[in-house]
Amino acid sequence: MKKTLVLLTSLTMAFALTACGGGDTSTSATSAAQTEAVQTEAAQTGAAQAEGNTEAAPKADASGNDKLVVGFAQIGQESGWRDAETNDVQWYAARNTDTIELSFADAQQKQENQIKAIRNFIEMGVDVIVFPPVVETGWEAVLTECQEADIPVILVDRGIDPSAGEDLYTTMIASDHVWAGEQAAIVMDELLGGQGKVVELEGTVGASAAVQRKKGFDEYIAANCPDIEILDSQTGDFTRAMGKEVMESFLKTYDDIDAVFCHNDDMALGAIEAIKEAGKKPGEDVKIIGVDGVKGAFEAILAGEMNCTVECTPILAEQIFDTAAKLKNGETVDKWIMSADGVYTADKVTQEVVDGRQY
Ligand code: GYE
Repeated sequence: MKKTLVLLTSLTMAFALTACGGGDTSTSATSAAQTEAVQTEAAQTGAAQAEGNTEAAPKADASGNDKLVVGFAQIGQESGWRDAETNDVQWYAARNTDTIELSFADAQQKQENQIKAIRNFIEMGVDVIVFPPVVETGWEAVLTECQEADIPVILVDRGIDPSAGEDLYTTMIASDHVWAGEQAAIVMDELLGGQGKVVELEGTVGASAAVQRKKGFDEYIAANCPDIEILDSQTGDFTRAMGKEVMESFLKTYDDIDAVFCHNDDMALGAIEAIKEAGKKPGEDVKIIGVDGVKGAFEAILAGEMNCTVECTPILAEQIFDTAAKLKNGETVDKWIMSADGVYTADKVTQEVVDGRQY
C-alpha cells in the first residue's frame, strides 16, 4: 500500500500542478486542487506560517513507509484562530518528521475544495483523514468513500449534522460550542444586569460552530433573561472584515444597542472598529463578548474595549496525531474528544495572562 501511496502521490502532484497552471506556488493560500503530499520536511520551513506548504514532493522511502500518513483538509484562513490551528498542526508535524507525514490542503472556505482534497487523500491512501467540516451538511458521499477505502476520519473543531449519522466518521476532536454560547449568555446577563438590547454576529452560515454557539446563547437568554432582547442576528462569516461591516449596519439600524455577542473574536475585533467609528466606546457603551480566546481579544479586554472571550482552543495537533496513531493501530477512541476551555472576563485578564497566551 505504501509503494502505491508514493506513486499515487506523485500522480496527484502532477495533476495538482497542472491544475493550477504550471505549478505557481507563490501564493500563500493553497487550493484543494493543489493538494499534495507536503512532507513534513517542507513544513519545517513553513511551520510557523500557514503558507509555504507547496514546494516539496513526497520523499520516497526505499525501506517502505512506516510513518503515520495524515491528510488534513483545512477550511481556509478566515480567522486568527484558524491560522493558529494550522500553524500548530504544521509545527507539530515538522517536529516529528521521523514518525509523521503530513499532507495539507487549504480549501479556501469552499466545501467543494474540502471534498476534492479528501478524495485526493483517499487516492493517495493516507492512513487517516482529518478535517474541520466548513458546514454541517453535504458530507455523506465523501465520508462513505472514506469508509469504503477503510480510512478513519477525524473531524476537528466542527461537527457534521447529527442526522447524517455518527457512523460516517470515526471521532471528533472539538470544543463544546453549545456550552460556549451558554457561557457567553451567562456573562451577557451579568454585564447587562439582566436588562438590555443585544445584537448577534453569527459565524459562517451552516457551520456547526455557528449553529451551536447561537443555540447555546439564544436558548439561555430566552429561558433565563426575560428583559434581554436580541434585536438582530446576522452572519459575519467568522471574519474581521465582515464583522465590522455587519456591525456598522446594525449601528445604523438601531440606536439602542447595549451589547453584541460575536461567534468569534475576529468578528468582535471588527465590531470594535465599527463601534469606535460610530463615535461610541466599545466595552462601555456597547459591551462585547467573543469566542475563541485569540491574543487580539485578550489585548482588547486588557484595553477595556472588550468584555469577555470564551475560549475554544485551536491547539489540537498533539491530540490529533496521537488519536490518528491510535486509529492506525486499530485502537478504539471516544466518539467526541472534548477540549477543555475557559471563560475570560476582564477581571481575569492581566498583562501576564495576555503574554502567556499561546495563540
Ligand atoms: O471559532 C473560528 C473559526 O470552527 C471552532 O472557526 C472553529 C471556528 C472558530 O474560523 O474563529
